[in-house]
Amino acid sequence: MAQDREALIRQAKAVLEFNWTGEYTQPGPRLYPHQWSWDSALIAMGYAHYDQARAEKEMRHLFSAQWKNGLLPQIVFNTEFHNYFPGPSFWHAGESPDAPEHHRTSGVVLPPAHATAALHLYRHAGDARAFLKEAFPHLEAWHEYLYRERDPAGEALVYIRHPWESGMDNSPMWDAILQRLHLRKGEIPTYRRADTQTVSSQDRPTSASYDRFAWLVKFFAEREYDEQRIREDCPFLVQDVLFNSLLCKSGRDLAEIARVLGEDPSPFEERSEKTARAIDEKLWDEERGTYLDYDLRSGAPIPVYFAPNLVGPLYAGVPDDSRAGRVVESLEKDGFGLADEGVMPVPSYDINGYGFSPEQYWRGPVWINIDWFLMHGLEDYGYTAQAERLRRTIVDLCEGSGFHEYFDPLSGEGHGSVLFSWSAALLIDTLMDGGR
Ligand code: 2M8
Repeated sequence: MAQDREALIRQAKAVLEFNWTGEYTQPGPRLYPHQWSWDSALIAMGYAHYDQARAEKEMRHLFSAQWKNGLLPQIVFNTEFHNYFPGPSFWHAGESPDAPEHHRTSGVVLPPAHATAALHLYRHAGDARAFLKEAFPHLEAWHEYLYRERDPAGEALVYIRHPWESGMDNSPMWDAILQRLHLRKGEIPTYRRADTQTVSSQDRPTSASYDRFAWLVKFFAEREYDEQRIREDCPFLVQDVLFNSLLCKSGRDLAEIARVLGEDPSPFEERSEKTARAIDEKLWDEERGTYLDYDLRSGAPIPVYFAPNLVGPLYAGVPDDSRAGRVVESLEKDGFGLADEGVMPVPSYDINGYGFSPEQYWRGPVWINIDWFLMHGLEDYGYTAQAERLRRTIVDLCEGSGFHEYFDPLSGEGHGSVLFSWSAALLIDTLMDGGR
């Protein structure tokens, strides 16, 4: 067994080595050639266990592309690669006076797991104090940007303005909004997708979704990425549960970083507590025992039962014990497989949900990052046996099917990109100490 463990760790390290470009790690070969923001945070957590220099370099490269207003971009483009849509010339992010000078980036963000990654590095690598000091102003500016620009009503809940910003762009949570976004013939931008040339189009979002993804990019570019102008009439404005949960967790970790550096942690702590309360009050659905995203345009919750909405708050320590019990009950009783041997926990979307698909990305498959968040959340609330099941699932899926991007929850078969970096990095973290 110990030998299997060593062999699996070696294979995972080989995946990261394969995807390492010298500056950053590609999320997956071919399908994702550039640097992606939350991927890099998760990848750095794997490197923290055996290559501190690389973990730091990974995050430093992302920070070097931070916008002047603090925005940490979803993608930092590598100008050597042209096989990804949308590339920098479609984004026109340079139209913004805030865009960075030395990098080309997209003009949206991804969930903020970065302070968590930096603290993880400090705890698991060698002496990373100097790196924490360097990272601190970037993290501070990043959180400041989110609360300043994305929370105009001061609710301590930030909004996302594109499905890509959720990191879960094909989720059924977005269907109703995308359907509402009626495009006339002349309004559909001209573009050519690259993703469906690399992986099966069955696994990927539909072209109707991509038309709307591309339309939103044009909408931002026409407003030169001015947040105030965007939020005036952007048809997609959502307070997402996972995004805000990761912000809450990262805020607490930022407070801890401040403490390590001898800075005042209290402003970060206070803000995170406010966010935790706001998630628990505004986004909780008492009847169904789950948290729901909130659509700011229609002024209503989005009634889609999506696993990351249960996982995020547990991971961030948002609910009290009794409400956490209800969340675990939903994970066990609804179609999320926590108490069902025939289903691998956790399908991203309720297997009994309308529109569930075991293969289509973010519409049912199991993701290693979501399982890793859940494993930690369950551990923190004392659900040891369930956390152990998650740990076993992470290992079994990677061992049995390879380091795929996502997995069929019914058969365990791998889908999407092969040699996927965050699957490898989080497997390393799971096996090398199973903790944070
Ligand atoms: C997926 O998203 C990108 C756009 O950002 C895509 O489909 O092209 C998502 O799974 C996202 O969470 C992830 O960061 C990215 C790279 O792994 O791929």
